[in-house]
Amino acid sequence: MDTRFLTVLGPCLVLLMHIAIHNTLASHVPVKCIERERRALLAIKKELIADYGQLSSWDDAQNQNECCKWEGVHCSNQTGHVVELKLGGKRLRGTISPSLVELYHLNHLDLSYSNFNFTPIPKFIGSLTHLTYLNLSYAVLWGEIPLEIMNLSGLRYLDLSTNFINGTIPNHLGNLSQLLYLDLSSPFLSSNLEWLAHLPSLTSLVLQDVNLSSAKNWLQLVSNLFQLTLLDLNNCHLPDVGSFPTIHNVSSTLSIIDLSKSNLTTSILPWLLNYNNSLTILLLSENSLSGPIPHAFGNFGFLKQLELGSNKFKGGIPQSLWDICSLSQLSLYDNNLSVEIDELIPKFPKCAKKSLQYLSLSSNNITGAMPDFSQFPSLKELRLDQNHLNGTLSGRIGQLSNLEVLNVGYNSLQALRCYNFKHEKIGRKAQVHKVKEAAMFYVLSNILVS
Ligand SMILES: *[C@@H]1O[C@H](CO)[C@@H](O)[C@H](O)[C@H]1NC(C)=O
Ligand SMILES: *[C@@H]1O[C@H](CO)[C@@H](O)[C@H](O)[C@H]1NC(C)=O
Ligand SMILES: *[C@@H]1O[C@H](CO)[C@@H](O)[C@H](O)[C@H]1NC(C)=O
Ligand SMILES: *[C@@H]1O[C@H](CO)[C@@H](O)[C@H](O)[C@H]1NC(C)=O
Ligand SMILES: *[C@@H]1O[C@H](CO)[C@@H](O)[C@H](O)[C@H]1NC(C)=O
Ligand SMILES: *[C@@H]1O[C@H](CO)[C@@H](O)[C@H](O)[C@H]1NC(C)=O
Ligand SMILES: *[C@@H]1O[C@H](CO)[C@@H](O)[C@H](O)[C@H]1NC(C)=O
Ligand SMILES: *[C@@H]1O[C@H](CO)[C@@H](O)[C@H](O)[C@H]1NC(C)=O
Ligand SMILES: *[C@@H]1O[C@H](CO)[C@@H](O)[C@H](O)[C@H]1NC(C)=O
Ligand SMILES: *[C@@H]1O[C@H](CO)[C@@H](O)[C@H](O)[C@H]1NC(C)=O
Ligand SMILES: *[C@@H]1O[C@H](CO)[C@@H](O)[C@H](O)[C@H]1NC(C)=O
Ligand SMILES: CC(=O)N[C@H]1CO[C@H](CO)[C@@H](O)[C@@H]1O
Repeated sequence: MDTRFLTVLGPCLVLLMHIAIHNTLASHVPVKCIERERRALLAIKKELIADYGQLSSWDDAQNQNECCKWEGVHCSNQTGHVVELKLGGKRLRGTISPSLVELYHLNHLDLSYSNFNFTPIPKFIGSLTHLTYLNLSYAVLWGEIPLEIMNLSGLRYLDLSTNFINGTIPNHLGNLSQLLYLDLSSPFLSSNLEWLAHLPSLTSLVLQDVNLSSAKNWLQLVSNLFQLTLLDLNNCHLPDVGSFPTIHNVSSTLSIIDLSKSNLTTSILPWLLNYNNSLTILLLSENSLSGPIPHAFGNFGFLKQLELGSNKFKGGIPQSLWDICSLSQLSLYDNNLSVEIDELIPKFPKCAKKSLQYLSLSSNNITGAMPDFSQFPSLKELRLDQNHLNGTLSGRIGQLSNLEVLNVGYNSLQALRCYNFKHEKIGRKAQVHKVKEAAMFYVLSNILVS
């Protein structure tokens, strides 16, 4: 080999070997925790009360001062800085120490399920500008959302739900334009939602119980979130949508909608139908939906769960619902459905018969004799209580081998003796799980035996 070539290549080989050795060492030698951050963690611990010995690993004596190995602490394997503090679900009490700001490189902070005893969200959190994940849910925090949080422009996940957060959601929230997941559920908050226009990347929006009565434009704002997969505006005092223009260009990803307890009327349906190719869960209980259940619900071809309980529907159940092959949970309790039960059951083979696991028709005006439910082999829970069923409970119900809960109380049914059900294995599982068994007898004890 040409020696000139070797002299050129030599240093490169040495360099390559050096890199290889260095990499091997780096992945085996643990990074030493940064002293300043170790002291900050100890200061944070000092302000916290651990009733169950949580954080016992946060101790100088252990792990030779290696705070990167402490419970819930994660360091960057490149820089050694603490980048994640995962103290969620640990039921810590006390206060959040200002020493937290020493952990300047934090990108993940989870203090959920703590008890900070009605203190406000600390303003100093606004200086942790590397945060991408902030979870302060279930932490007994109260007061208004501090504007300082709007400094956290890299946030992708923000969960402040289930505290005592009050006031108005600041319009500056629109500054957090990277947000993917937002949960601000709180009955003490209100908002006009104008900031939504600045958060085009949102995939999940959860605002349970927030007073949105001033969000006149909510439908348009929500429709413009093209990445949305989860929309939860349960109990938000939404203003009436009236007769709004149908919105045609919408997200094709929206999979879960919860608009329960929203005083909605059936005029919401054309908008919902925009999502018929993506919706899997549609929760519309406790609204003011009236008239016959629209045939168009059958267009939600991928629906797994449909909840229309506590509305004002009357008439029957459209046969189109049984064409939804994925339908597993159908809840129609507490309406004014007034039909012969035989008419509810699909007459021809329909694929929802195979998929249906949960059916509730409680508190309606269902009449007639108990039909043959053995056409629904997947049924786990069947609730027909508080109707006007008569005749005898057919022994065929015993063929439903997956049945765990049967409630036919408060009808005019004649029952076979309870032990018959047991022997006919009405729900094999009922005999396995004591709780379920008790539930069954509770249910059966309500049957009128004449
Ligand atoms: C450093 O950590 C990241 C994830 O935190 C991991 O994917 C990577 O493999 C680690 N690198 C080394 C050299 O350990
Ligand atoms: C928020 O950021 C601004 C500038 O980016 C800075 O002046 C201010 O101190 C920050 N606020 C907090 C609470 O960190
Ligand atoms: C926040 O923490 C709670 C409780 O631990 C958890 O249920 C929730 O999913 C978390 N939120 C996010 C966005 O991860
Ligand atoms: C929020 O709650 C705090 C503490 O009770 C109170 O001082 C403050 O006035 C409330 N703010 C609003 C806007 O209601
Ligand atoms: C919701 O907020 C409006 C003002 O925007 C107020 O008039 C109304 O009483 C609030 N509703 C509830 C249930 O708090
Ligand atoms: C629908 O919206 C998307 C995203 O904003 C846009 O790219 C597309 O051109 C729109 N289509 C129509 C028909 O308006
Ligand atoms: C429900 O909506 C109707 C009009 O559609 C309105 O008259 C009524 O006050 C609303 N109820 C509540 C609790 O918002
Ligand atoms: C959605 O509705 C359209 C028209 O109403 C229909 O052609 C389409 O098949 C439906 N999608 C599914 C998945 O059922
Ligand atoms: C239920 O429907 C019947 C007629 O089918 C009607 O007389 C009754 O008022 C309705 N009840 C309610 C609560 O809407
Ligand atoms: C219940 O349904 C029967 C027949 O379907 C009807 O005659 C009766 O009026 C209904 N009762 C109520 C309270 O809606
Ligand atoms: C059951 O009720 C229907 C009316 O809904 C009635 O026609 C029928 O005779 C009743 N059957 C029995 C066995 O009471
Ligand atoms: C940096 C930045 O985007 N600031 C904006 C935060 O939100 C308020 C209110 O929408 C705007 O006025 C700021 O310009």
